Amino acid sequence: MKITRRRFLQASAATGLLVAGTTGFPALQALAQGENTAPSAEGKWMSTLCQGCTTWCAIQAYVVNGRVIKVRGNPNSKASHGKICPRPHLAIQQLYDPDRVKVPMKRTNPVKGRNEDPKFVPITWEEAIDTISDKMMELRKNNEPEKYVFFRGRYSGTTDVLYDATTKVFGSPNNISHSSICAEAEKFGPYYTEAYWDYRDYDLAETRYVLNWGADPVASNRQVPHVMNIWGNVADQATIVTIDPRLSASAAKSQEWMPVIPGEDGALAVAIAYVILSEGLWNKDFVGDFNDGVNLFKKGAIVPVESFTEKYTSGIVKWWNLELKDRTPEWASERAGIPADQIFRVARGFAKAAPRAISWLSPGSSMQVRGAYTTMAAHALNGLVGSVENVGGTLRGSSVPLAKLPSYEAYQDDTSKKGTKAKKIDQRGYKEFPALKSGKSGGGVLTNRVADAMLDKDPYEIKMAIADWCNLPFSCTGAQRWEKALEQLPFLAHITTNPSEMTQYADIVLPAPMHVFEKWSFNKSKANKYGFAAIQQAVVEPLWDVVNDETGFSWLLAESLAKKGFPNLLDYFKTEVKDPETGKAPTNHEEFTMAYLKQLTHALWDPTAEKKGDTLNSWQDFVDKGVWNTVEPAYFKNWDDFGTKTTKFEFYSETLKAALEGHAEKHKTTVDDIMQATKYLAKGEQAFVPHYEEPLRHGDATEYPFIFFEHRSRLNREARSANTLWYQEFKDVDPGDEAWDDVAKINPADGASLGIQSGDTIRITSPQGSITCTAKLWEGVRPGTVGKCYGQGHWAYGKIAALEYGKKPRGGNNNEILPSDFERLSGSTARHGGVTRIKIEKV
Ligand SMILES: Nc1nc2c(c(=O)[nH]1)N[C@H]1C(S)=C(S)[C@@H](COP(=O)(O)OP(=O)(O)OC[C@H]3O[C@@H](n4cnc5c(=O)[nH]c(N)nc54)[C@H](O)[C@@H]3O)O[C@H]1N2
Ligand SMILES: Nc1nc2c(c(=O)[nH]1)N[C@H]1C(S)=C(S)[C@@H](COP(=O)(O)OP(=O)(O)OC[C@H]3O[C@@H](n4cnc5c(=O)[nH]c(N)nc54)[C@H](O)[C@@H]3O)O[C@H]1N2
Ligand code: SF4
Ligand SMILES: [Mo]
Repeated sequence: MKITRRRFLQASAATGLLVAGTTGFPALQALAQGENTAPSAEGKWMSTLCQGCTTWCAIQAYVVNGRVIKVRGNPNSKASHGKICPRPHLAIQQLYDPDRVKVPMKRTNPVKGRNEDPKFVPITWEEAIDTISDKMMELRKNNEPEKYVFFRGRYSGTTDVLYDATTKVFGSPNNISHSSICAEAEKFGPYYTEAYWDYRDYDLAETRYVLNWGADPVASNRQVPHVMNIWGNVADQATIVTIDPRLSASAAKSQEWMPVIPGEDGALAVAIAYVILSEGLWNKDFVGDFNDGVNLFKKGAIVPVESFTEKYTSGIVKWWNLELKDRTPEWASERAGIPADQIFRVARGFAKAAPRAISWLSPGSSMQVRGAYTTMAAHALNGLVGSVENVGGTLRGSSVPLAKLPSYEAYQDDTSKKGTKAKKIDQRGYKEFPALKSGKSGGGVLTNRVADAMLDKDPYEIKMAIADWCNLPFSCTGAQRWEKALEQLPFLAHITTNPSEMTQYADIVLPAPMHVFEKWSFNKSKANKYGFAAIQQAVVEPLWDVVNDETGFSWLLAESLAKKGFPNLLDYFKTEVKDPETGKAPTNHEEFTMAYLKQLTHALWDPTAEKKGDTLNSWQDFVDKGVWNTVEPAYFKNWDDFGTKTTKFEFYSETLKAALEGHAEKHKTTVDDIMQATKYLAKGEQAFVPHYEEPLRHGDATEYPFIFFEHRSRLNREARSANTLWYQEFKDVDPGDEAWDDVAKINPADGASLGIQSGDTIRITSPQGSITCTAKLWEGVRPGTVGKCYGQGHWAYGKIAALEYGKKPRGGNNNEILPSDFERLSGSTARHGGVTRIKIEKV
């Protein structure tokens, strides 16, 4: 099969794409030449939802004779303009991946380890569920249900049945999501300035300036088809600036590239704020002004707080006095490695575009050990130009009216109640792990801390786990710790499409439907100013013996627990879930899946339900159209009360102050002490304002001379596409990368001094570990830094992802050299900011 690179990328603009195995599909010839309409009566476009990344696009699959042969954007979707990115094409190869788990299996080799063959043998679903429920009943019998943990990776809109209800009715507090290895730190900035703990939407059609803080939105982030579609217009009418140590796809399409030294983003953010204030460029309508109209923000000057009257903001003068007054572009230039004149130019351009200016946060500038204050500083720039909820600025988005998971408290018995009151296993809320999600000490998850907690049995031992749609010994930094933790875990069930690294430690393996094409569910998201919910449907009959991993599995487990004397979960499902069309309670797992899905989404497709958005006529109408869109959100919605402690957009965060003081009080200590425990350098009131923090790196500069940084691939479907041919064949769509390879990108100047050339096999070593990959000399990374894509280095997953399944990876997994460290205020895993230094040797 041969597709050219150009053809492949074009296909994502929804032109025809010829897919693998064309013989035997008569419709294909026409399809390959034609447009988006069905070329033959044999085939049919069916609506579903892609979850190749967190954009969660409504898409459509072209199905011929029960086979998916092509995908396109759902033309009914306003968020995506009916387009897709390149990745859903890979989903077809994921669906038909011959290496998938096809039937339930059990382990017959009791010894667990990376070099142990689990010796899986096929079993029935009945035996698999029976084994799991036996283990669960044993925990209940011993009155220790808290020793059960449920690990959730990617998930769909029906997750709560398994994640929340099943875990809690059973009696464990330990539903552990992957959120904090994902992007939680990014939400810290918006929350502690405007009380919004979520991702933002952006008014790209109206904007005049975009500042990407490590965001690469044409290739990744959270609205790829929309951005791919509109970026040309944005580039025509706006200035785009990308702050990224790497010449990313978006940087290549920007007017300005700021190749920041990894982790030094904070210096740029506060220097931009300095320029805006010292040159009087802030948005007076949003921020207010000096009482007598004279700008007192002069270099080094302390400004009297009473001299300024703010409008929709709070703490501008305190911010200046505590942090900004000496943060000149010249000062920042030395730290960030960016010329001062470029910082001046960008700051002025950004401010002059106000309010049509977007400061776009991403994990790149926030999932860093000291990243919380960088995300605050970068988001505070939106406050300075008044672009929050404003024309051409950042938006919160419209809400999608969904039903809630029915309350399950009445179904918890004493054992469950006692168990769920136990501490969560992830050490959230410990003195050094505040995880201040939404202002609460211990409010957020510490996914990557669980490996340590399990190994140290702190706060207690974990005896069994069920994991769905996650691959923690691959996806977590300090991956080796997860291997150890899973080696000693007495029982693990993994629900998965592929035998991944996590599966290698499983006692029971359960085949999951490939979510895009084999699963019934839905999801909601937002982009292009529209919120939406889209249906995910089994557009084809699953090839293998799969059961819906969220709802279906929960039902089977509930039935089995009921047979063993614990009927509460099944009672809850049967009593609280009813098909809204028939009013009937479900009697089996398939009916339960559909009833719960319809119950959650009822308001969207019930034409009589009041809502702000599309009108759908019936459930079938929703399934056919595939998407329900909101109306555009109103601007200025929260300006009168942002929901912060002061109700204003906070430059001096009273909201953060309250959260930190609350956490300090809980541990009977001071905020200064908490700062130290969480590895921050801030002292006194500096902790309450966005400020510069020197990046923290592992490894000594003399032993480890290079700063390592990483990025995701345009073709990563999170870490799930490496076993597809097209991922490998087209890997070089990532700037600097090579097909069928895993390269570390080294600046040619460094290559020369190391005596390393492109194509050389190299070993990269950090204090955490070593990996082997290929060297690539490339000018798109700055001297002294080495950049590498995440996603290769699978030692399991299948014949393509690994060079030798279970033994030899293709390339190296970045998580084996990235040490496990955290942005502790949000609980996030710090993969960015140049968290580790490395050395490079030719092998
Ligand atoms: N170094 C580094 N680490 C990272 C990242 C990074 O950029 N760099 N990215 C981080 C981010 S943002 C995230 S969100 C996490 C994601 O990390 P995880 O939540 O662990 O998800 P994945 O690694 O994508 O793997 C999911 C696993 O689910 C199984 N699976 C695959 N498809 C399906 C399916 O359709 N259904 C079910 N039930 N199972 C399936 C497979 O076993 C697969 O390995 O990784 C994080 N880790
Ligand atoms: N193509 C693709 N898109 C995806 C996904 C995917 O797997 N593939 N996954 C989805 C998910 S789960 C998530 S959470 C989002 C997150 O996706 P992104 O917003 O793309 O986040 P990251 O990939 O973590 O990092 C973004 C950028 O940070 C840069 N970077 C590294 N270190 C630094 C630094 O110190 N400073 C700065 N300024 N930049 C730095 C990297 O070069 C990279 O370009 O993407 C979603 N979209
Ligand atoms: S991979 Fe992401 S951006 Fe691409 S179609 Fe799927 S959900 Fe949308
Ligand atoms: Mo993520």
